[in-house]
Amino acid sequence: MQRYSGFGLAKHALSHHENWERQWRNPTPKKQYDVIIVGGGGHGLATAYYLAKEHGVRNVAVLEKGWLGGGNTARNTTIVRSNYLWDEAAALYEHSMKLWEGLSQDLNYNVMFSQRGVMNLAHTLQDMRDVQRRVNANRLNGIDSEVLTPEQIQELVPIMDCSKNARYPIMGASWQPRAGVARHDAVAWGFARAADALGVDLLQNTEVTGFKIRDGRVYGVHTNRGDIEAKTVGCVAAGNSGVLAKMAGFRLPLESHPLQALVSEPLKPILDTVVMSNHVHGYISQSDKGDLVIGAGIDGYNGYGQRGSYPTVEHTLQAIVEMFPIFSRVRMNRQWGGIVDTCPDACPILSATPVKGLFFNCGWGTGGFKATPGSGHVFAWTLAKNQAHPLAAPFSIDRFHTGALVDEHGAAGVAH
Ligand code: FAD
Ligand code: PYC
Repeated sequence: MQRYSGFGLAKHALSHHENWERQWRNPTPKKQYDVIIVGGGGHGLATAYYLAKEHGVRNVAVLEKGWLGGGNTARNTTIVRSNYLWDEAAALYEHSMKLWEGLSQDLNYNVMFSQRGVMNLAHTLQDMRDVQRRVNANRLNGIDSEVLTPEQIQELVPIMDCSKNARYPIMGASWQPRAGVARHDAVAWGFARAADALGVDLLQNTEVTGFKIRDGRVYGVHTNRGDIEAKTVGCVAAGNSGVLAKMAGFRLPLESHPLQALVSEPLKPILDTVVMSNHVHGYISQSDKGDLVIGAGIDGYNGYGQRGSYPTVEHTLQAIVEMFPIFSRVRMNRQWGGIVDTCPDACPILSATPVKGLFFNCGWGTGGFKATPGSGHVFAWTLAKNQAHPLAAPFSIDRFHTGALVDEHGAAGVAH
């Protein structure tokens, strides 16, 4: 893998964006691979990277119907934390957090992981009980987590209205100091470049339109560029997972909803942490460019339109201005939507399926960006060994038959 010296960086900076080397190849699809990954978002790319790096499985193709990292990976608000309530979920997200902590070095690509802390506010007595319970559970699992008083919150975020007269007074918060944000496109590009360097074929504009299934076993896929064969196929298609499952002849307990976000004009540095409020229904951080990055809950209807809408902007900004009156005159620049795949227990599916050789990694809903490296790591293990990784085992689709659900609606942090 190429390493850039200071000289190399200066050369690129002065090159007027010309004659840059490609970050990854643009290969012609082969007729056959050992493993096909459907979906070139962060999770699919991470899966391919860890398959090649940790399991020596390099005859791998990632099939992406659009461009790499153009789905939810491109559209998310990049909050990374591991403060989930139940042992199973906490273990999975903390596994991911540990990978985040070494990711830029591992990929030799700056993913701009910034551990600036994430705060989940409590506005009612019940919110406070939930915060205390989750912080205790996190600490028992060795995850850094604290309960903050309103005074501590005010000290950390002086511009927030923590007064008793606020419409939704702040009673406290949970606080994870190691949590933070990362640069979404750098994450996709870093995994893509590293996977490509290990021999993975990244096939953009390649849409899977069906599965080749015989005697209950998958042996390839149909695409808009012809058929491609593989005995192992991993689908990592977020909001389109239900559509792919239908092509394979089964249903998954998923609902696809739009989730919207927006960014403001760039401001000078004013907010150096991440603030989330499920109750007031808004969350906010400031990007390194200076934009305020803002979002709220999912749209109330199912859909596949990756669009923003005015009612959501209005509702979200109302929440943000309740907490931060100082932002009432900031102008908003852009809004958009992604399609999130939500499960009844607000937890992912990392699982074999009724079709042998066909696996699904989906259901991350509103909260999968933080799981990108961990999800790819355990899914690669699962595909390579044809056996659930111990951290993935609780997230099999069997749980919807056995009833062993892992209810993370509280920790999901975004209202469903
Ligand atoms: P994606 O990045 O969506 O990748 C799936 C890919 O599959 C897409 O590129 C798509 O084109 C491709 N695909 C689909 N169908 C096919 C097909 N038939 N053939 C080939 N390719 C196909 N999570 C957090 O942890 N923190 C946050 O702050 C956060 N904020 C969010 C804010 C918004 C507005 C949204 C929409 C989501 C947010 N999320 C957040 C959730 C997070 O974005 C997702 O869970 C995560 O990015 C999913 O990654 P992925 O790689 O699975 O999906
Ligand atoms: O999972 O932390 C999260 C999150 C924040 C915004 C959207 N998802």
